[in-house]
Amino acid sequence: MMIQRPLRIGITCYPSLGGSGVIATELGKLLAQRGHTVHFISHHIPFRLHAYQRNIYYHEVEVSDYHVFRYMPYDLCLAAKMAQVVRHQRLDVLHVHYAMPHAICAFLVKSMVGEALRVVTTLHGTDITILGQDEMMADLIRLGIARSDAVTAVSDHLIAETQDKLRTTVPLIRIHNFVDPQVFYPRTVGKYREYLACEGHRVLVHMSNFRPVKRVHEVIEIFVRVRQVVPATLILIGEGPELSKIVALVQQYNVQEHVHFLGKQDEVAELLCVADVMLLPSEVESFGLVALEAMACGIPTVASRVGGIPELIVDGETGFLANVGDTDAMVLAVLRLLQEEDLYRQFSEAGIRRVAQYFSSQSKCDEYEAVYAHVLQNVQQH
Ligand code: GMT
Repeated sequence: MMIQRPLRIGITCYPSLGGSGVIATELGKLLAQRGHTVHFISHHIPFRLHAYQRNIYYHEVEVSDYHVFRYMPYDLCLAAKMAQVVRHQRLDVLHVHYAMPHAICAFLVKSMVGEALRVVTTLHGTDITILGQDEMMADLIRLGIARSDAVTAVSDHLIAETQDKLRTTVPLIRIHNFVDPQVFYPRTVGKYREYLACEGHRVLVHMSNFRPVKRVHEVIEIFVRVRQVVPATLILIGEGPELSKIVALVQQYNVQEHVHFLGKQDEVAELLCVADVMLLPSEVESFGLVALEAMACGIPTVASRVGGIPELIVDGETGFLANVGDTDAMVLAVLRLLQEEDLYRQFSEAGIRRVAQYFSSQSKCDEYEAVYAHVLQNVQQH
């Protein structure tokens, strides 16, 4: 189904580091380029929304700190702000990324502004796989899903998990994550390689929010063992709760000279292009957007065989997969990629082709537009 007119779309997401915020922001930018008006509603400006762009507006949620409140009611302030933007900007659709609390806020908004507003919820992963484990939260997530007009999820695996964990029969639409090929493409020589790696070093990279599910300690273990065979440098992008433990681990192995902690970064494509292999040994991963970004740059990933990762990485063709915790297999996989030049080239080229064929931003934007068109059928234009 095609969209017949420019829409007014509200997007709410977590604006800081994380794949769900990246996808929400990139989708908003694409929709704006297609002539829709996009209003981001969040507590901070999404981190990849730095420059002014036509058709994009940002509305900041201010949290009231009235002295009676023991805890600041962010969710209520968000819902109130969303309702205000829906009314003032006459939004057609509110698209919320990450179920909690956004889908519940959207449900509240609908109760305030009326049924003509359409709500689309996108499930990203830990909103189901981790929060959904808690029965109390599960009830709320189930409500948010049931009261959305359409629910999308970023992988088939996440759909199966949602059906299984939440015992919901609401239809879930799979829209895989995507990358913009104008931003994520291979560079012959990474711009920053000379600053980040010594001459003759191979470069491994890991990018995440350093939460326990990412198993970043294994990234360090794999790196240390790879270095026993091949001179190498490790680049770590992002930050989060495990960061200080990882800094300590790097010192314990005495490899600090060859590990770069780059922290949060906005423009990651140039940094990824410095690397030869991406490491993603996660315990849970509904999709693994960072592996897709690396793949688009021609960088193969060695990852764990979990969640939605196999929907993106074809084991033995565009990267290597191993069981969670099987660092022996991951070390061997990295060494094969670093030592077998032809194999590396084949993986790199196959990955680039796969991204273009299945994960392009324009085709995914079409899929989201089709969802909007579907939910807006029979809605009177206001
Ligand atoms: O934990 C994260 O990786 C962050 C989280 C988020 O909310 O941003 O990522 C989830 O959503 C991404 C975008 O859809 C997916 O690529 C990640 O696989 C997913 N993370 C997990 O499932 C752990």
